[in-house]
Amino acid sequence: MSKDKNRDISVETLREKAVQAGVETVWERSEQQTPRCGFGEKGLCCNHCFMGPCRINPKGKSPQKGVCGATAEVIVARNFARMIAAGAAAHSDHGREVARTLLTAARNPDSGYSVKDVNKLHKVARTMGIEVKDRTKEEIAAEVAERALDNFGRQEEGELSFVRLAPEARQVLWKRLGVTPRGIDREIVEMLHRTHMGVDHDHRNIMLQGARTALAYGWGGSMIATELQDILFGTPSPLRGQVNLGVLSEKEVNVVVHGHEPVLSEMLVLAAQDKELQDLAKAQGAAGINLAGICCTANEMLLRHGYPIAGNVLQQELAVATGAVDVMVVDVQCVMPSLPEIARCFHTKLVTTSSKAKIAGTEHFGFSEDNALETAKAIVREAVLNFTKRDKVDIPHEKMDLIAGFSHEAINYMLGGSFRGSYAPLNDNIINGRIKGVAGVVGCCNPKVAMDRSHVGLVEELIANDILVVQTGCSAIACAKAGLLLPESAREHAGPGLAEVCEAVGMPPVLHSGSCVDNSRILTALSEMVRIGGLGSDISDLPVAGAAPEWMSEKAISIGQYFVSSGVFTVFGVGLPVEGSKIFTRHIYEEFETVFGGMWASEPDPGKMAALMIDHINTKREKLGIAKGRERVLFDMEMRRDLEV
Ligand code: BF8
Ligand code: SF4
Repeated sequence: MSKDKNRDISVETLREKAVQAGVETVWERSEQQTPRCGFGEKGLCCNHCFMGPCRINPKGKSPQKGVCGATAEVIVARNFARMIAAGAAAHSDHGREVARTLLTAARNPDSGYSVKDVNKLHKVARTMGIEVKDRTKEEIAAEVAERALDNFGRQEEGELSFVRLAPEARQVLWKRLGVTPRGIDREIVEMLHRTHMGVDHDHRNIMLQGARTALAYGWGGSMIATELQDILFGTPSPLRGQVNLGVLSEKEVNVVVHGHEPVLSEMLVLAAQDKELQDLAKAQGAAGINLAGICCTANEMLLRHGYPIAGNVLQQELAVATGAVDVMVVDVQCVMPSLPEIARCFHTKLVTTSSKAKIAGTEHFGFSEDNALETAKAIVREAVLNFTKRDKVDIPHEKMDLIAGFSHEAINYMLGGSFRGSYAPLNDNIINGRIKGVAGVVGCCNPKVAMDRSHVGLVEELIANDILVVQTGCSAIACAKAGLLLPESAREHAGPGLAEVCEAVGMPPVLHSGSCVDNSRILTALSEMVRIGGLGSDISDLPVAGAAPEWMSEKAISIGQYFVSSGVFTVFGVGLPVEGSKIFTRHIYEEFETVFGGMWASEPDPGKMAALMIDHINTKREKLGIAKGRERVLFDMEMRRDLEV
């Protein structure tokens, strides 16, 4: 547990309030786990069979092998690879649900789901090689959904549909390494097989499958989730919103949606607007119904509708501790099992909705694509009826405005306008040096470190050095709370070049691109930067870097691995559970660069993390011959002819 205070003062106040009410929060439990098991922290503990559990002495003394003979690097590699597989499974399963929902929308007009973005549908269909001419949107949507579902279960050799969006050079590299993902489920299963007792004992070979599994996630499950959600619910474009616990309302019924899948939250958006329920709320003495989100569901609702974000992953318990949450409705991922205990101390009703994710002692409203709207209405009704049961309400004042909604398409439009939408202006500004490079800063919060401090510290440092930052997940929520997601922050925090570009275009220096599945939008943007030209022929040539400063989840590890395997230098804060094997760390921190053109790094200090990323970006600029910045020369026909002579 960090000695530094959490950056957000409302967090400390509410935490004290919860403790006074006799409730433990994530921070108290984190303290109880301190000091943590050193073997586990270094990745040196194995329980893959019951000859163990085994552990390796990190100081070089005995034991140096597991009962089966597994060495430190094999144990560390297998543990790391299993984290990749679990992360890939979580978000890919989310992608599968979205594909199933798109199929429902295409086949059942009464389901409440429909195709909202026909342009995106056509674009995705064309990428998948699906005919769009003279066909209804439902016909196309059904085929897109079926093709997406086929991506999960494919058995034969070949590749996933969206792999072809990667730069040509990257696709060739993946083929040469044998890591082009085949079927999403297949790669995850193979990863689990290879890390079973007695199978793959070569850490390099394990990590090749680690790369293939992560790529199946990034360019497969995650991209399917993002692209098909855009088809179903609309592609985000910039809009204003608000963030932090102060968005909860004293006068309205508060329905807080927590988890990940917009298949649920989109229906709650409709239910909260229902006239009958609005009237019922008024009859209970409430001014209306206030829908707010926690975690990635919050990002989804914000990006498409402008609904407010109550907080990130570490604020879920605190939201309940305000006494103002009438219902907290959860689906899957990053939902703490502690919630029922804290909900019992206040009046909050906790509702689970996914058959995959129940919590003992919690009311379950089974949610499926076929009964979605009815279930959503029933949940909102519960909240409305619970409003009168509130006791003392203590909502912090803290809230902040922000601009979000920077999908790949929106960035294209902002930079190039509706007729010549393009990344060319971004590339031009990178080449002329106004913008030095682009950084993706993403991921979770972790009670081992002071909440939000590393996110904000790193991002401030990057933009001060003229690096444009793209964000997703809880990291975006952290920086939004600090006011960095407003265009005004460019003048205050950005370097002169980046500030000039931001002011000309009217965008913030920190672009919120969505939830964690939307990290796939960053892959698309990077591929587009390569396609536009002037910055090399592969993602690994670009002056870009990635970071997850306060990570905690297996999804984050899997995301890190797909960025690295796509050619991006990626730094993680907090520490990585691999430090127990020098052979393994040398492999992923150094050798990976020659294998993938991207590698991992671990650095908990946000200032040093920024320095690593800036150095990397400068090295890439030097290699591209743009270290000093120059104007991009657009060749006319005459100049081209001269060149050919
Ligand atoms: O998928 S950033 S804590 S909420 S895992 Fe979870 Fe991490 Fe937040 Fe979204 Ni992503
Ligand atoms: Fe121990 Fe090997 Fe079994 Fe792991 S697989 S628990 S190292 S015997």
